Amino acid sequence: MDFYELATACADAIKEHRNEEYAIVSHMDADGISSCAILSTALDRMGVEHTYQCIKLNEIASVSPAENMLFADLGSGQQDLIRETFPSSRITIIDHHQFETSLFEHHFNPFCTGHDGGKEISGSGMAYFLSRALDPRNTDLSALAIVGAVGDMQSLWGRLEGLNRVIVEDGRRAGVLSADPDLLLYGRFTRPIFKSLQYFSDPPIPGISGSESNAIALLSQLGITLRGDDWRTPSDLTLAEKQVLGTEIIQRILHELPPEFVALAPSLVFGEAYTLVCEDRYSPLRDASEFSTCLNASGRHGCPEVGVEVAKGNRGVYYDKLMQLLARHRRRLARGIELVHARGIERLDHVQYFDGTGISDTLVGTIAGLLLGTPGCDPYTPLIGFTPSDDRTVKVSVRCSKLLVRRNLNMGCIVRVVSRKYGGTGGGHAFACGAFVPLEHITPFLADVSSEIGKARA
Ligand SMILES: [Mn+2]
Repeated sequence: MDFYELATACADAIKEHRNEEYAIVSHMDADGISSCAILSTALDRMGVEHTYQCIKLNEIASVSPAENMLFADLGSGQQDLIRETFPSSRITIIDHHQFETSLFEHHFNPFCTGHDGGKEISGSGMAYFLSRALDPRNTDLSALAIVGAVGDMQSLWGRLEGLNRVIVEDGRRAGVLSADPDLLLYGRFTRPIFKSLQYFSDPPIPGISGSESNAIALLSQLGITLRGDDWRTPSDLTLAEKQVLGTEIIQRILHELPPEFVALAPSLVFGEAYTLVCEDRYSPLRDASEFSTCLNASGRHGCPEVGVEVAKGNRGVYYDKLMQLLARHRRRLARGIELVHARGIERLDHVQYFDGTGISDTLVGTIAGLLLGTPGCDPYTPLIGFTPSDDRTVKVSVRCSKLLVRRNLNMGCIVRVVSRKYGGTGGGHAFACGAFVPLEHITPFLADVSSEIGKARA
């Protein structure tokens, strides 16, 4: 069976039982929330009664059973548990994570048909292809699939590829998405240009990253005005201004970029930006990456359903609530960064770390990512943050520059192996991953991670 045949087989099974009850169980990150919104919209359109919930990975066992269950952006790695916990439910798994063996007939995963779920499609992309198989008119849901893909960092090197590309083309044709060459600055529609510049950090722009006044000075020097009627955002720049600014950023980056990465410099600054063209001009939902931040904020502050409803197109009170969650998210991140600055970042041979006690275990990774590439933190050494998750367990989050992946460093593998050695669990991406480690083992854990990085570099 090829990819599209598998989508059709799973869709046909759902149609066959359309008069029964359904429960969608999805992951509570941006990709999972997008997946949930796509599936819920597709079921709504078919008139299928359903509930949904977005959960953490370790909460599967406490989900109540339903006649039909759709697991999204999770499940492939938890098939044994799902079979045990829901013996009399009809199960469909829609996921993109790697797994060992497939136990379910309706298991829609790119690895089943030779596609790479790490690079070319996310959970929301899989939910999209299933929805499209349910009804070809569902191509307007492609925009949400791109929000999930970007949230899962599949456009890390500036452009979505593989099956994600098919979704981008569907989105263009449906008139809901545009994909244009642009500066890879965060906050294209919502931030003053100098703020976007100040926060550009992978790799850091020497003298500019982390400094508002220097970012402002650079823009003036380049003749780029900061204000029109209001602060100008990156999206307000003319093409010529973008070229001038991009070229300047590349030149500055080159001063401190390790020589092996020099050829990559342009791809770190210029890439493809994904715009949800039906959203308002200066809305944080207009840029796929900012939309995914909003969804993440809803999940991390315990209200994923607010994200799901907004993603389904329900605005009004849900939108207001989502903006409140986003503001809370930003405040908590700023407070976390202050806390780490006060405590300091420590260093071992091949890793830097901070004690994040006091920071929520759902935010410590994001904070590590924000600290990397700021003054006081080496941009080319992985950074670990840890914080208690309960009385006996520590949540460990690791972030490193995406450039280190080009040195074949895979932090996801290292963290998985070392956490297992100490009776914990962990894994994730090569540049962003995490683990739960028993409290008493945190010191040797850090030392082992450092020596494993050293071995990988040797
Ligand atoms: Mn995912």
